[in-house]
Amino acid sequence: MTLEKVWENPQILQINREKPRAYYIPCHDESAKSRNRQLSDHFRLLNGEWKFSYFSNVNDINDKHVSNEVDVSGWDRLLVPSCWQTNGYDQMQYVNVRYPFPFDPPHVPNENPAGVYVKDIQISDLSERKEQFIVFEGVSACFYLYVNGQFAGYSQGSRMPAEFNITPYLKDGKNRLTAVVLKWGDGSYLEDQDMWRYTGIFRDVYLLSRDAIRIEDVFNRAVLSEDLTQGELQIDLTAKGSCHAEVLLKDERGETVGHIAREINGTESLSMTVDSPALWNAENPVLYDLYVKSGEEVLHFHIGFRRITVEDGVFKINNEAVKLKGVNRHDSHPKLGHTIPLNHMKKDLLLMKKHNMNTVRASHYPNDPRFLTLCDQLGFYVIDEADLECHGAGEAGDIHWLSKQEDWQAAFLDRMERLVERDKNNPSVIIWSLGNEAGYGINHIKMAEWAKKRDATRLTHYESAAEGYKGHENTEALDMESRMYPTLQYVEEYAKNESKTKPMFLCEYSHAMGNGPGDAADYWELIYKYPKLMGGCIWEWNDHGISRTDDRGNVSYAYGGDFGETIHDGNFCIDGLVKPDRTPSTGLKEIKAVYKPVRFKMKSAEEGLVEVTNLFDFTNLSDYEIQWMVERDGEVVQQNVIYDLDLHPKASKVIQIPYDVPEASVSSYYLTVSLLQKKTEPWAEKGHEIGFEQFKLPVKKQIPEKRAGKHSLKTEKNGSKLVISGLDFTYVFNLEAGQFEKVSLNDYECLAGIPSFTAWRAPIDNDAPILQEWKKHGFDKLNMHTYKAEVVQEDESLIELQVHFSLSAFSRFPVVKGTANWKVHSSGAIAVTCQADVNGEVPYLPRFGLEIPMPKGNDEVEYFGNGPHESYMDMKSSVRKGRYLTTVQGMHEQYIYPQENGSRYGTDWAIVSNELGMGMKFSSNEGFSFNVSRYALAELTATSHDHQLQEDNSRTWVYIDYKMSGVGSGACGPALAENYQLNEKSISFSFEMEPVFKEH
Ligand code: IPT
Repeated sequence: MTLEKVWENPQILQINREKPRAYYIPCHDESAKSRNRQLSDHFRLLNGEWKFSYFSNVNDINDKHVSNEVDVSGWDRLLVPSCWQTNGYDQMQYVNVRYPFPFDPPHVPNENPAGVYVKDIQISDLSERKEQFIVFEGVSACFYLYVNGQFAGYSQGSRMPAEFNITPYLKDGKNRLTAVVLKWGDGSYLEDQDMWRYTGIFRDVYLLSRDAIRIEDVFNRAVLSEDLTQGELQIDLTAKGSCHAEVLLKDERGETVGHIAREINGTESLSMTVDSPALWNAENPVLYDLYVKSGEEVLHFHIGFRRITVEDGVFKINNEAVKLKGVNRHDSHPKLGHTIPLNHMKKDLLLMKKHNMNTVRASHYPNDPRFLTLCDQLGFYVIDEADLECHGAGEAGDIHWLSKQEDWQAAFLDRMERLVERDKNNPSVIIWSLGNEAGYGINHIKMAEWAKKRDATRLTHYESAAEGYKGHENTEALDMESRMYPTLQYVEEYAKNESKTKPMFLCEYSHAMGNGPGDAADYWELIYKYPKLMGGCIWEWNDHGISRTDDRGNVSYAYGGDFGETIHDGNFCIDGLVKPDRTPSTGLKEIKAVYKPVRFKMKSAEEGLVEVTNLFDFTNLSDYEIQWMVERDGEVVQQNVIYDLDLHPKASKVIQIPYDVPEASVSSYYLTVSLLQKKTEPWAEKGHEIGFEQFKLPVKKQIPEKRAGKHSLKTEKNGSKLVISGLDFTYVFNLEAGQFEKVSLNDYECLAGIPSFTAWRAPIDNDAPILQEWKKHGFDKLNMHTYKAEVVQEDESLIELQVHFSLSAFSRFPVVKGTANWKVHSSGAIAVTCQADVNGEVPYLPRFGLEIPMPKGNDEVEYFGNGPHESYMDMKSSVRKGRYLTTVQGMHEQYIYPQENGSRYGTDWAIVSNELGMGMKFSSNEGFSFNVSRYALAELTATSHDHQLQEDNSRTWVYIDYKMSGVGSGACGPALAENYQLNEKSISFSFEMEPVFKEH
């Protein structure tokens, strides 16, 4: 067979592949600036339909398959770029840490699937003066290239370009390109990232027709003087042959600010000085255009003048301490897998911008080069990461194993070099990352040293060099201390420790799996407090669910295990801030609020004094407008706009807001101050709210007079049932169950079963650290047991019942013992006061509250509380107190893996009713957490996919919770912080409920 078996040889990383170089598309004129590759005379896209033949074992491929003779007319057709697995070939498989094959480097399974791609193309313009190159931007995992049946090269390294000079193999007329792509190779040991394992030619393929004498590589370093007033652009040009080059630098307005023309031999450095250059930063990404012209080619580069430094442990851009408000992003598309269309990348970035993010970590490999162009233009700081992860080596026994092997060093270095060489001209790239989770060894040290030497203008990052790795403690070439998922305490201790001189970067924190993350605001308290903390990136941007459409057109999302694969990591890939279709989930809204570039702090509510802090790093707040409004019970009663608040970055100023509120009222008054966009930007329209803060105004609460009952109460005992009736209502209290079993107004029945105290919630992914403990104590099987229920007071205006109860599971001590006092007033109001004692031996409770089954059809929900979306005691930065009219389904927050959702923290009152407004009202002066759902808790607990959830046929489930524990980010992050646990051992809780017919 023609294929020389180099895919199990870590010393052979390529054959005939061109040296890595900067990304560019040579164009024939300055239209290169448009970055529309297809305008270039020298560019020919080979994307499209290719002939394809899949082999479950590479050994079944023979010489004939790669020759020009093979008849491909009967072969399959496959779009390039695409992944096999999204086209029905091979097997979908999601694995996180483990290698999906035995750890026996460099060997991979004998049964190594492979695909032969064939494309016939016409070529008519071959000339002596030109050379023809083929570029593959991304092929997983390794491939052999043939041109007209002749072997033309080999490459491995999935997410980096492979370029081959194919001039010698081409002829005028029809030419055949053949690529044999293998699923596994020794490189797969370095590509064990947490993701769906995709194979194929998944990024663009194109031909470049180049001048035989040309500029091959360009390295631009825009260096700024310390005081930022002088820019020096150093341009290293590498020529093939002796090449006359002209270099032109133009500013934003298109004015030429630098011009050099000369002969280049080998690599030569040119330099241009720019006085007082406009600076690049993520808030104002000013780009200059650099054109490198030689022969018939024009290469275009973006130049951004910016200075990246660490001074006294503080990370700075352009001498300003900058906080990186970041997110980790994978290349992940719900239908196309690892193939990402340009517009899809753009959509992601615009959505990030809209949610106040300024940083992206390209986790865990180089993205499409056009992604970086977008980052340059839109303004993002990028942590550009090498395609390198050996996480599974840890499972095998030693995570550092490969990183220590000298015979793998070239393979490690290759991945660093190809990253840096490709992306070295992107101003957005501020940090080179050596990869992810591969332990730490000499191979990493070499990578970092190489990167520092090649490019001293950027910083280096690697997380797994964290303290404690024996034998390879040398972290000199790393510029920051990077951590994932540390606790708040750990971060604070580091920040305070003066012997630690490097800035700390949280490359992953606040694991956004399912409902959450709930701890982001606390991390940012610290990050703002300590200059040494440079920020971090949330794990992660999107859920990696795979979109599937059923016969009725309903879309659902699949995760690990849904494709019959035996080795998989389930829903651990459903851990993003946005759903697979990029619908923001609550987590993204929370992060937007946490990352907002402004803070409003109430200084004196009596005088309307609010302190405004500008948290932009480079932008005066006068570029934005401030809007304030006062709401009385959710209705706007006063508002105005402050148009030009002159406030420098990082500065604070106290402003006076001239609101006018009464001294005392039955109503509540809230002030909301917002920062709004003055201009329309590509990611949001003029008027878009960047951030807000809300304050309760100090208006003395007048308790409205209780409506006296018009009629006296009547009672009737019927066995264990106590029937209580007033003018238009009838309640039945079941003394055996210790609960009401009927609550009706004008015969409209509000109960569809017996309410019960409860402590369980449908586990959220972030409950992972505590879930087993909860189950051990039977939390998931709790029932209410009533010891005794009796009437303790009975007269015309009030009936009082007392119930002694417990919540317990079989074969377990009770978790909670309590006493509930129920008072029925002649007005119809039912007031409950509950005193509950929690067993000293059990962990914190998921929740404590009353679960009330109302009849199905009670679909309308109106409440005064936090909204418009769900909120928890540790995830409430993005909600505001107000009056909301919604529906039960509107309250439901869809998580692909069903779990507790939709809770409303800090509710004053809520009405759940039918569309006519007939239903029940719940209220409390102390506030409560409130939720209502079409799904029973047991259903939410037991179902594995959202589209399989069955609505309760007869009930709407209402929860009035004293408290709901916070959500945290424990799916991968630390356990829920104590202050967010419902860990009180003595709970007193009261609220009122009554049937109502709403008037307004
Ligand atoms: C960490 C990985 O870096 C990331 O790729 C992802 O797997 C994430 O966690 C979890 O979703 S690794 C973790 C074991 C700390």
